Amino acid sequence: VRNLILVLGDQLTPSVSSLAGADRSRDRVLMAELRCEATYAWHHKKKIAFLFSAMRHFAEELRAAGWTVDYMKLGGPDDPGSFTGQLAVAVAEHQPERIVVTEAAEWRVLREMEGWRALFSIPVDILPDDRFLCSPDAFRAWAAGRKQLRMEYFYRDMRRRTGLLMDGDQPAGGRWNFDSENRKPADIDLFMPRPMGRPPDAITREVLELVAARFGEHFGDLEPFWFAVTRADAEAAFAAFVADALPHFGDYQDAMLAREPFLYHSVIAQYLNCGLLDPLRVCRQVEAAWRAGKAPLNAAEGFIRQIIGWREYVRGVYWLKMPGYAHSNFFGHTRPLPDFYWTARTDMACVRAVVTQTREQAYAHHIQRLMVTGNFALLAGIDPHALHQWYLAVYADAYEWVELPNTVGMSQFADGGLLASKPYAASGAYINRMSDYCRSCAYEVKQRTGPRACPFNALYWDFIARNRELVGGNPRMAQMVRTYDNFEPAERQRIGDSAASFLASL
Ligand code: FAD
Ligand code: DLZ
Ligand code: SF4
Repeated sequence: VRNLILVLGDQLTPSVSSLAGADRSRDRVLMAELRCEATYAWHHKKKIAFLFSAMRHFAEELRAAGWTVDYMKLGGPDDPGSFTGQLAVAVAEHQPERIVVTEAAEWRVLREMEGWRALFSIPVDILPDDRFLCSPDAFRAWAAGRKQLRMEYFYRDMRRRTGLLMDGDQPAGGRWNFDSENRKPADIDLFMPRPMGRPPDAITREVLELVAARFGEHFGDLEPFWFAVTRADAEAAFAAFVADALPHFGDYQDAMLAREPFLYHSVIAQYLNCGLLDPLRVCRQVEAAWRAGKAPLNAAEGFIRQIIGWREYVRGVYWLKMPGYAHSNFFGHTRPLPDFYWTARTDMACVRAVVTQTREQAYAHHIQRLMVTGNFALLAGIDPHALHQWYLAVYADAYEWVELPNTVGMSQFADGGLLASKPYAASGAYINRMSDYCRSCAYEVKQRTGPRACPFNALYWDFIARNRELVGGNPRMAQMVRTYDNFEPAERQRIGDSAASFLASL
């Protein structure tokens, strides 16, 4: 064996850098299902099953293309316990001249890889992951010397660099960003497309049995299991999204409906993040749909911004700020994560709906993550690290490089405003405007205080009062501080009492 190529579970791309320069007649691919990777977070059962099945299908795809693949299924006789252990076994067996890997997407695993040079007596090539548009070094250079990082300016650079939605050097339609048009509440009567699913094949069924037997105590429902687990099926699911849902993606991007977990979202983050779909390619397909008149510009722009803007931007922040970033806690929040994040047992209809759907589907869309579970945690002063561990566990698309900046930076403002321009804190009025949750809630969204008042209301004003010094510098928050100050003293007292009694009940 010339090169031993380790392919990780989120590197399921035939053109990934470790495979791109390889020779299938002399090199050997190694893939491994590892207990440690399946348990470093309390991953949702569907997430583990999705990844193991996608890995097994990818190994088959490589073999069919002429590669020699050593694939270690979980629970084999000699579980080596780590990537390092697995590699040591394979190196001893095959005596390769060199180890080749694509850099890990997470800090934890990249550190482990960097230790291999000292551990093994052969060269170790750690190659850049060119499936991202902006490398960590390029992001560092972009960020250097800026007082504030703002996604919008990064995004415009990415538009220019990729040429996506550009007419010459100008943004298509004369504007970079159509977000202001993307805030319509949805109507229950609208026709809702469903993400395209696939019934489990024999490989997936074997994986489902394995996960049920070995990870039965993990969070979440294993079945029904409908995720695509091959590149072809993920591409078909994405094509169905472009045809059926993309035209409405922009308008209803921020809407939430109790009976519609997916609305007009693409439900492809789990495919992008493990390498089944290519980010630039999906953006080109969306641009083509707009140019062909099959989707409006606010939809195409909104979608492309999430991928070449937010997705790349949060990754840049992650590599800029790790490892310290994981322990950011700007507000000094320490409250433990309430049990209902796992059980859904709460009278708050919005939280109950989002946690229930998360347990069933390993999915919630962005506004549910940001403005329901994230917003509640921010207002209630939940420890951001505990919340991070929750988000990392419960979603099929969760990997630390993308989840951590979204949780700690965007949703909890725990980095003090490095990533986001303001805390995403909101009272019940926001949730009521954007969803139908409040209609079936035990609480009254219009009441600010008292036992039946929506808890988000008193908690919101209590958050403003508690953190007036920390948030008052932000013009948008300063306005809220002034509003609070204009409440009668007795009302301020009631707000404090309502918030305290609700928090005591958690
Ligand atoms: P769509 O709404 O259809 O958007 C299309 C694509 O854009 C997504 O598939 C995703 O790749 C990308 N995207 C959209 N928003 C973001 C964003 N803020 N950051 C990065 N990419 C984005 N996304 C993850 O991929 N993994 C995570 O672990 C994750 N954790 C999150 C935690 C919190 C607290 C919040 C607020 C957001 C998180 N997100 C995460 C971002 C976003 O919520 C998901 O990408 C999105 O909901 C996935 O659903 P979708 O594929 O239907 O996305
Ligand atoms: C998320 C995950 C899981 C659940 N299991 C495995 C696994 O058994 N083997 C593997 O190679 N990768 C797995 N992964 C993805 C890894 O956690 C991911 O590759 C690293 O965190 C680097 O991003
Ligand atoms: Fe959520 Fe408050 Fe509305 Fe109930 S009333 S669904 S708790 S926002």
